[in-house]
Amino acid sequence: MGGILGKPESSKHAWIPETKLEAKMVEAMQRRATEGTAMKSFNSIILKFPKIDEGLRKCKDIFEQFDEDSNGAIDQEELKKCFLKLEIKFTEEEINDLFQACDINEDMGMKFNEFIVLLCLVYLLKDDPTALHAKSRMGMPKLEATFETLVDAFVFLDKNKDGYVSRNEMAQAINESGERSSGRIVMKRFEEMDWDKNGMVNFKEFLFAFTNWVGIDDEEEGEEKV
Ligand SMILES: [Ca+2]
Ligand SMILES: [Ca+2]
Ligand SMILES: [Ca+2]
Repeated sequence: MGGILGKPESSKHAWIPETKLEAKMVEAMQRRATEGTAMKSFNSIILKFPKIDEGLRKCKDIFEQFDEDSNGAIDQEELKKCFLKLEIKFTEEEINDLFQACDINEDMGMKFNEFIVLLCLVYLLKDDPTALHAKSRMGMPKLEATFETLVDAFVFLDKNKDGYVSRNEMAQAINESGERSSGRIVMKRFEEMDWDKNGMVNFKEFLFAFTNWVGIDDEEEGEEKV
């Protein structure tokens, strides 16, 4: 499908991943993109928000379970134990790379939203075609379904399948939906997603923005108490 036909002029050079981890992410995303996406429109992504929100909040139990000293963050040691427990077989280097990539406020701990992003990246990276465990990669089928939705949304937005979402691709997705009025809002969303302001959104940036939008990093300030 598509092929050279719709190649936009602005994509004159291939985007070069800045880290080894990012290169792996891009590779995994491109592999996943070959399977296509179930998303039909930008609106179909928006409609999934409540479900994604619900799914990610369930992650809180897992977070608390691995935050052994209950200080509200998962440190490197706790994360290693977490991987061991979940039977995620990553090398020490891979775990450290992930930790660094997701520790956006650089306090050497995974806060809840950082932890969600990290797990979702693990989910993507574990999509190893040579592996046989097709059904569940991490032994958490419900959470993985939520992660899959997020991957699927990204695949939908990444029209040229290069592992990044550009401003043009974002605009294209919105135009398809025919929602002209929401165009400005969505461009604002793009700016919010493009954390490092390099004009491209990688999957990690996309996830952080998402946890933000669904309000996952909000402190709960007793909202569950009536
Ligand atoms: Ca801790
Ligand atoms: Ca792209
Ligand atoms: Ca960026």
